[in-house]
Amino acid sequence: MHDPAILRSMHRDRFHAEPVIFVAPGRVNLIGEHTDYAEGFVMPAAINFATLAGISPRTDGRIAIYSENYREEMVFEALPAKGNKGWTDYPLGVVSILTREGHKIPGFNLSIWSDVPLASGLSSSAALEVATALAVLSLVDATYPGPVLARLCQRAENEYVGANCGIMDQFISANGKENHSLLLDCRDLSFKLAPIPDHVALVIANTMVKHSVAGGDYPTRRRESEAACAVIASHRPGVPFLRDATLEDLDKWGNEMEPKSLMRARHVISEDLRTEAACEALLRGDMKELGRLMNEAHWSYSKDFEGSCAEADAMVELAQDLPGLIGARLTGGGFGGCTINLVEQKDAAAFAKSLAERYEARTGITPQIHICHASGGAHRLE
Ligand code: GAF
Repeated sequence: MHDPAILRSMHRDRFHAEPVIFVAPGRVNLIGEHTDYAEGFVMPAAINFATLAGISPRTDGRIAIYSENYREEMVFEALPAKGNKGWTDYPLGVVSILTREGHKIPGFNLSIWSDVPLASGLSSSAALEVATALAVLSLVDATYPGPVLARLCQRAENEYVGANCGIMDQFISANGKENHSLLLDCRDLSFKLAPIPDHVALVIANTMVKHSVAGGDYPTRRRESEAACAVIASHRPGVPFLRDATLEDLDKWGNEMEPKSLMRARHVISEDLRTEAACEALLRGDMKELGRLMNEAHWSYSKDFEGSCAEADAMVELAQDLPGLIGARLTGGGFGGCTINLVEQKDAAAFAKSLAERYEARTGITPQIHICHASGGAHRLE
């Protein structure tokens, strides 16, 4: 699927230079939604959709970036001080952060190609940032450990793009492991690898409803959940993040919170508990419990966090009685995008077909359904 030869010849034709090529994957999150910025737990896996970045240096100091997806080349005389709300903000944000870290980045040509579906909650932005970071760092012979690289890319998105995301997407793109999901503690970035058994397929069902982290709903939900945390912290100063709060705290002080804040916090606190339990279930091979936790997580996300949409709820409902389903839920930042369905491998093709038919009949929308597997993290190709 990810053929570096195509990117290489595209880069040569356009820029008349030989590129060095890097790849960074998108991701799916099995469970643990909107917990990362609350310093809690997430359990993503990198997937076999990825972004390729080919780079070669220039001598005139300019930055030229071509995206095959947007069929657009943009040339910058120098690094713009801030983003302009376009797709180039992601690679330029990375250059900006690396420059602030003290790297003297020369001019360069960058060619981008990606098969991570855009605006679908599968972290196309993080894949672009991480692939760019590896490419740009290669110009100055620098490397970083995966977790540090992820933090730098998250800063690019927070500080340059202006999207208030957590660490999950960049982390898994940089540190994913073939056939594994990873229970990440977003407080100290320590993680536990959880193998995904061979008999289980990751079936990703795209509702075709567009998702965006930069849009209004993500930051609103984040603010609402943080407001709940502030109420708890006013009684219990040892609670800087919802990661440190308990459901008992909500029983005690929930009446001092805005009703929506209370609901958001109930989702986040219970989601952390579910995520750690889901990892334990996966590690001991208890697929039934894993599926139960995923389903519970979906409805918590939908009802308490109000982070779903009618189409994603339908996609989850319609999967429930299909043969082979282990668990289904909306994955990623929410308000559209994809559901993740853990499905017995032997049933995956029939599951995908039936789910697509049912969804189209219910909503009138033709979904895209992909049977994926967990892949490795970002690296140099060839
Ligand atoms: C988006 C964000 F980028 C992540 O940091 C995370 O908050 C996720 O939404 C929700 O779990 O993907």
